Amino acid sequence: MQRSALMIVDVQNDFCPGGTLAVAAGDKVIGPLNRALFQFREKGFPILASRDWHPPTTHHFQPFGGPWPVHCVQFTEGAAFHDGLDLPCSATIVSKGTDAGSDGYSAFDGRDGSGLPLADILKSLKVTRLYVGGLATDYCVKATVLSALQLGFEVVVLQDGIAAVNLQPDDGAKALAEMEQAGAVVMPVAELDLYELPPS
Ligand code: VGL
Ligand code: ZN
Repeated sequence: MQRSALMIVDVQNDFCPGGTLAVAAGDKVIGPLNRALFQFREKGFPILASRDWHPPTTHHFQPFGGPWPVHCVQFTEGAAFHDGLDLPCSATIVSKGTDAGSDGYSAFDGRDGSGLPLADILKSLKVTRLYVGGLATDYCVKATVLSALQLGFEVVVLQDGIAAVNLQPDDGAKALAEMEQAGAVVMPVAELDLYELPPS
């Protein structure tokens, strides 16, 4: 028996149209993700959301020698979850990239409000299968999926619930292929069939 959880990666204002590191049509993931959120909520399955949560000064940012424009600075509007995302208040929030010396692409680099790492949170919930969607396909979604697979989780990537930065036009497609190669299953939200018993 698999125990499923939904992991929504970095659906934050700065990655959506109008944000400082906007993913083209980043907000198109919101409809499908809300449908997935509804299903998980209805079943009583755990819902987790990661957020990129950088200090104002970090090697992750261009002004300090890093690759990215300033984005998702802690407590700013750009770091807030997109308004349209129906995150229940019971969702576990995992913050990552909080350390000025690391990029924190994977949600498994993140911790909840009490400092518990994501892997430990999932272990305590007895989760064995992660459904992953969010932003961006070619960075944080990919890193999260690959770490989950490495840690032994089954992973389902929500095809219509992800969007890519695409610094190169095919980065998103390549990332998806890499995730599948590593063992992830890719399916659209409409095909989710959550048949398991809810976790005790
Ligand atoms: C991300 C670039 C920089 C992401 C985060 O969430 O995919 N990408 N920081
Ligand atoms: Zn970042």
